[in-house]
Amino acid sequence: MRMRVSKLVTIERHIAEEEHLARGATGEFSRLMRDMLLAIRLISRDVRRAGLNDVLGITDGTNVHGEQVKKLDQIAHDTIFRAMDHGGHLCIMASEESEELIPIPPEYARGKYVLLFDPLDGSSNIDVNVTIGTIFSIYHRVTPDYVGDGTLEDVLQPGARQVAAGYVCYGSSTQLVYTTGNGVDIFTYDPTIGEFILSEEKIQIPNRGKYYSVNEGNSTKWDDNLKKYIEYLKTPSADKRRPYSLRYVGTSIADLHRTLMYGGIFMYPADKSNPKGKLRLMYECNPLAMIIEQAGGRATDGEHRILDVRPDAVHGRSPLFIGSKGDVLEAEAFLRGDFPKDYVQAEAETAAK
Ligand code: P6P
Repeated sequence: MRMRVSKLVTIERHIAEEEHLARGATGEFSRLMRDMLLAIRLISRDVRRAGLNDVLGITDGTNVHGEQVKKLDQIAHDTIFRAMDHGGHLCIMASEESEELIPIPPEYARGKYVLLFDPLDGSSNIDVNVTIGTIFSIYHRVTPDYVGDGTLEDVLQPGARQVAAGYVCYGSSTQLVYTTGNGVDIFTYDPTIGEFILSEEKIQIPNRGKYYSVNEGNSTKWDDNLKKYIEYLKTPSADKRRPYSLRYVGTSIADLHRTLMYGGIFMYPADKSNPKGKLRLMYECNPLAMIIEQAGGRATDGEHRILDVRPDAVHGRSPLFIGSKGDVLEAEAFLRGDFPKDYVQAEAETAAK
């Protein structure tokens, strides 16, 4: 269900109103989000120029002065670090672009929040002008009264403890999809005034959709029950609910965003080459899972709720089945061999021929 908005609300006002409603709020979270939004505006600007990078000399080769220039995802990482390292609201950061945890420089104060992010997800799609995105996940530090450096314990928290999660789609427009646990709101960026304007509020994902999203190029490596599930989705049904259509962008936030808006299921399953799938638990699966659950959907690793998974590594991976509750539950049933009656009957009729 999509509730288009006519009232003019900027994200800053939305955050201020949420702060006002949050008991005991100090304004620290609002300042954290203000700094994050600056980084997102700058990344959006750089991404929009991506087609001109070779012309502007900001590719991943060397620029016109022969200087080594960074790839756009490294630039996005640096932008977030420089916007977030000195505000005094974080005790530590973790990024897809940095193997090690990122401490707050010694000259700056530490705060009670932890930030994990994928600065530019889908960067393989940059060169072909396909939607890419930024994903972020925010926690309270485990030791709230401590003002020293954050630790691995502050970072490795289950997704259910997230304070906020969001992703940015740099697509036909730049859109921020964001939740602090009070539902999911979408803000569309107007670069002419530099504001994120509320465009859809309290999004609810349909219980079922008509789209499935998975890289079928991996199908020979899948579990047999997963193969059966995908074939089931492609088989016409009497109630016309099936066949589903396949949509696959290859950028997780783009495939997730379509799933959020239209319903259906996005999957990155485990396979023989990737026993834990490909997507990263801490800064892809967890934030996307918080958003989809806040929108009334479901997110599991095929068996366990993503937000309950206890992480053991910052860059650990997890299989992901995410989207409409009815679709994800049906996928899980297939994976455990609990096939629907119409599937069992169709198989029996085929065997009898
Ligand atoms: P594949 C992008 O590189 C990414 O990390 C995700 O954004 C995306 O969902 C996935 O990889 C695509 O992987 O193996 O289908 O190309």
